[in-house]
Amino acid sequence: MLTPTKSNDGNSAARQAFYDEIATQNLAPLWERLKGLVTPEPRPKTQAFGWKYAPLRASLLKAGTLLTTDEAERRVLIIENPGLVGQSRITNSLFGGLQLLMPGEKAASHRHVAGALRFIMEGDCAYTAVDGERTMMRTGDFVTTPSWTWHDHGNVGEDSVIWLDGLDMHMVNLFEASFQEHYPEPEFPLLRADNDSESRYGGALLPEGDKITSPNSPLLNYRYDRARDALAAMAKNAPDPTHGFKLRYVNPQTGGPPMPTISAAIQLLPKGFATAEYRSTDATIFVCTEGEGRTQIGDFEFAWARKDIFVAPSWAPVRHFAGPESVLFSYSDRAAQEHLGIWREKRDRQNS
Ligand code: 1HN
Repeated sequence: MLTPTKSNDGNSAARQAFYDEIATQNLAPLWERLKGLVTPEPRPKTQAFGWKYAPLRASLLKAGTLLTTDEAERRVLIIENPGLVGQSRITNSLFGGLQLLMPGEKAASHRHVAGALRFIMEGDCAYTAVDGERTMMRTGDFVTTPSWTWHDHGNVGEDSVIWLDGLDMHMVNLFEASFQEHYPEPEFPLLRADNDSESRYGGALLPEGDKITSPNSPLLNYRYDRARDALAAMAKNAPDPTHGFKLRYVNPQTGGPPMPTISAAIQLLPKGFATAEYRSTDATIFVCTEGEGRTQIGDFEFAWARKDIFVAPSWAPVRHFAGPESVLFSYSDRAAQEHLGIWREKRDRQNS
């Protein structure tokens, strides 16, 4: 009878020969791979990292001297995670990039399965148009461009406008479900009044007879002013030890995330506040909108000020330390993970 032998019994050459043999049949031994496939805890390739805004901005403005938005389609510098070089990823599942639209420039209409968010870094004179509705974007606004919606952008002012683009195309590509197309004209026709969705959905009101026709939020623009006012009022109470004062952006129809794949939040850290250690399985991109401070992410520490961007990998312990009162915007793939039933978080035990 044939009995299996252990690899240290001198059988490893036979096993390797077997693996080589089955490879020709497009087969492989699970027992050699299992530990790497199903890990006891997340083993992110995403690294904790931070980007100071000034050098990022300088490089983006330099790109503005080298090519037009027409030539580029979108003049975007990819913000690339050092653990994922060459992959156009800020985290394993998400894209992050800084887009520059110079005065008078327009970015032509297209649509793709990938959903996008914009977070406005500077300049108040650009609009985006999504499926026929325009909204002027102001610094700190969080703007959604849901999957498969026609979108174009324009800068109608005298100043350059810069925003952060967050996209979910790596999730779409995981499923090999990507489509994209250009609109035959530079602009998709305007079908609604400017800021129409804000008038209907932006004020804790819903249109009578409203029906849910999409898994995406009907609200295009979540204004910074509104979020900031809410944080200021909230900050009269005691802070949460883990998050300070934190608000999640929601789809007003469902209370769920604004897009099925991407979640976003904004939080205020009072002067001198230190958050308790927190982990979650959604690698998160943070942008400081006000104040300054530092964040410990495992062994990595990043000192941030206004407009700086930093990333916390999945399951890395995160602690924020505010100098003056500070505000952080953040986005992640938490929405996708929650829909799949796999999202986890862990608060410091004393604060759970
Ligand atoms: C895109 O369509 C935009 O519409 C921005 O502004 C960034 C990055 C990758 C792929 C498509 C935009 C993008 C993008």
